[in-house]
Amino acid sequence: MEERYPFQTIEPKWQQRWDEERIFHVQEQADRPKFYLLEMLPYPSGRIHMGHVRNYSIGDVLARFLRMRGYNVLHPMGWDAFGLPAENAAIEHRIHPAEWTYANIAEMKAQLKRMGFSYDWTREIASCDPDYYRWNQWMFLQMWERGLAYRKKSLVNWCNSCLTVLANEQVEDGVCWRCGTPVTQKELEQWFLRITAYADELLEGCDRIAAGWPERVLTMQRHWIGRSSGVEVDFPVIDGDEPIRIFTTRQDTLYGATFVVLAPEHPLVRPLVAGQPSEAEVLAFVEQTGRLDRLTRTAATAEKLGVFTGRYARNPLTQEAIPIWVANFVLMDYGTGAIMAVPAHDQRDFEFAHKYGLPLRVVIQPPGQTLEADTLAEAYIDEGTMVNSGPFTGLASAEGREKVADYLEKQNLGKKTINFRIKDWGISRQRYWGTPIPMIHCARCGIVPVPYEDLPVVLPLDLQFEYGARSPLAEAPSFYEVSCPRCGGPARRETDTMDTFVDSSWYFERYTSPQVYQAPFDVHAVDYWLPVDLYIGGIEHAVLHLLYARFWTKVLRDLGLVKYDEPFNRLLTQGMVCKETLWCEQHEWLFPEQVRDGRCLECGRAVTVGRLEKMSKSKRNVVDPDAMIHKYGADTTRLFILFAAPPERDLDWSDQGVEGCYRFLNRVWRIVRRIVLRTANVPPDVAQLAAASGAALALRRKTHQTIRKVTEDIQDRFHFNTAVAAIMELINTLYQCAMEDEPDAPTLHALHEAAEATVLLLSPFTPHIAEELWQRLGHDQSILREPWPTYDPALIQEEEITVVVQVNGRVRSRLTVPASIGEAELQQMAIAHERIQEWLAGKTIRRVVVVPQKLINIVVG
Ligand code: ANZ
Ligand code: ZN
Repeated sequence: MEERYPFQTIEPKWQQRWDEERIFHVQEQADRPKFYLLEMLPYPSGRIHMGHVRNYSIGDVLARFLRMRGYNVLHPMGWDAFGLPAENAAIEHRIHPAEWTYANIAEMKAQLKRMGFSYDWTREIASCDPDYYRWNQWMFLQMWERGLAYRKKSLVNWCNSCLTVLANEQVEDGVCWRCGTPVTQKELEQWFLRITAYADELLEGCDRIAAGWPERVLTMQRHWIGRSSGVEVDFPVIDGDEPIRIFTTRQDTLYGATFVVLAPEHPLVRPLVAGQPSEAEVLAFVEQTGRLDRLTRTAATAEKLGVFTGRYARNPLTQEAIPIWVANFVLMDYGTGAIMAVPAHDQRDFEFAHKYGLPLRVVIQPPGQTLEADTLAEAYIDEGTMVNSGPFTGLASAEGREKVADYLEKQNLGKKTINFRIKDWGISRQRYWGTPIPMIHCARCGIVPVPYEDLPVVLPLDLQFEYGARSPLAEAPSFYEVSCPRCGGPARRETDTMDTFVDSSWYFERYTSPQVYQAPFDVHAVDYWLPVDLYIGGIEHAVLHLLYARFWTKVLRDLGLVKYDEPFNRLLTQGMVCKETLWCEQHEWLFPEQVRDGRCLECGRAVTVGRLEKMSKSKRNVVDPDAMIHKYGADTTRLFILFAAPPERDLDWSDQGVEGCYRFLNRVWRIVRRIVLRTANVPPDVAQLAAASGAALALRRKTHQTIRKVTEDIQDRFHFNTAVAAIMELINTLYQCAMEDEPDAPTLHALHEAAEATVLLLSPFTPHIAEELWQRLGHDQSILREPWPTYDPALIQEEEITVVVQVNGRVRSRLTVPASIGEAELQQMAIAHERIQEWLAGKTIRRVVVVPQKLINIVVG
């Protein structure tokens, strides 16, 4: 057996053997408990990064652990393969998006295999495969039939140079992220999915999954759904026909409404200002605001701007005439697109009123205070007592809200309403590399769905990609010229494709039966495997992906395809991988290779060692997984990642830490090797093992304690770092025993037991070295087929000590007791002891003196 730890040869060797034996391949098995362990599937960008390595190492420890614990573990992997970077690559490098994507998949798959992750690759899926995305189309049609998919005009961010819609995240400070052109707002017909139909259920569901999800994620989802209850109230317009309907959650402040504000896009704006002196100014303002994207407009720091329309409305409760304004901070797509402004009790209204000299009226008083409109420094937004509020004066604000709402309803002035912040999900993308939306536009028949038997609508592969051009689908008559399925006349195929979040909304069901071609999945397989028992991924998906997947699940349930309401029982969000940054005043971010002795190699300036920051290419602080595999091996890389921090915390990369893990594995190799050499010819013998005493017994105790600690740390708490630390301690104890010159037979057996336990416990973390050492310890089958080790409860009891018992200062006996025994218990035992009872007979105990861990003296007289 090699003296040095030969990771270069053993890692590929075992990866190949796992492949050949199809050891990670699973099937439904009624007689074993199942566990569905899922990690978020990657976008095939070309290379895996340390964030992937961390996510998948965490998952792999659990997959291997649970497998050894007897679970039937589904642990699949696939590719979120549609998306814009493939199209950009097509434009820049003249390579087809499909070719680029599949080349990246091959590359990254090889990398994942080099890490030794235990995936069942027979279940691999790529969302750009027509066998996969045809079911996006099928489900879309099912939703269309049920009114859950629809088309409507909506405002989108539009770049006039790239000729495409931009997602909110692609608008940076009001300009296109790619070409820097100012983004405009444009009305386009878009496809939507009616996620709002499930808003209430998605919100209530947050409570039901609370036990298994991080509170932080649930809070973000609840906020995103944003249910708020209030009232809609009509404010009549003076000399106008149609009243302005506003939405408020604070009807208790209605007596303090001193003006009304419309969103610039509100349909009443034009008729209200028509022919007014203000008309030109207002329309100019509307035009100017309309060009800003939503994020810029709603940022808390954005300046509140507005114009007066010259018109007035009546406060329905005070009958007072109050001015009507148009302002940027009111959004058309929330509530009714109009508000009553209460500057004394709403901060935005307060700032606006101050800026434009509009009046304030205090209608809520905080407990024990009297606020004055003239001296208010900021809005008072909390609860209090209603004042200046007619018949409602004196009520607590919360009670007042109920009473005012009831009153408005009774008087027919308003109605109670629930509003949600969440909007229907706009899935249209004017891009090529996505799932074609299976719809046809016919001049005669309108919108006609593609018949089910014509699915999939396949992306044509023979198109050209030009920078700044429209989606090539919209330029390809061979794609869009079709005949109407209903009337047979000439028609145009929809050229929008679906948001890629559709692809990731149900892929975990597809993994259960990826080779089914007649249905999206086999319902029996889904019944067996789903819901996912544990989902692991980044916190950046806390809202969109996880919410869309929850929504999709409820739709599938209503289609009768699945039986559960929630797809993920438990969610683990891993922290980021961070590393220090290097900064030179002239050359900015530097790679470590560009620095020597604290100086920039280019210019000699002193380099600032910056904070630990999330690894990113732009900051030049990334570590390439392949370089680590090359230098230290996959096992060391995995071990460092798992040892350096608990999964949910951020992880600080440290080269010394990696070195330390590498040294540790070398040590494990040397020690186990030594034990292998010594025990190779010693047949197992339970009696010898049981005869262990002294140091050998201590080693056995440590072995069994470690088994317990590691088992509990992994399964109950995901505390992989403390589990690894415990194994390191065991190795220290093992080292001391293994170095003895002439170990006796019980010691040899204890050493063998400890070595086997170490290797088994390490196997989920560092599977290659574990497999190799397991074989060297005399086993034929893969360690993955071994059961997880169990501990002997009797052995893990704490060490026992011997305590001297004296009577009147003379040694009369000795007691063997657990080291942790309490004083009272020790006294009782000593007094009850047979030999001592003889000395106590007929005497009275005056005093008992205890020297902890050593001695007890009973004073009698
Ligand atoms: C009067 C008022 C007085 C308000 C007060 C608040 C405090 P949430 O909880 O998010 O639902 N609002 C309503 N529609 C709006 C829109 N389209 N654009 C901008 N703001 C809008 O918030 C509801 C509150 O947000 C409403 O209650 C309204 O201001 C404002 F002391 O009405 B409130
Ligand atoms: Zn037609």
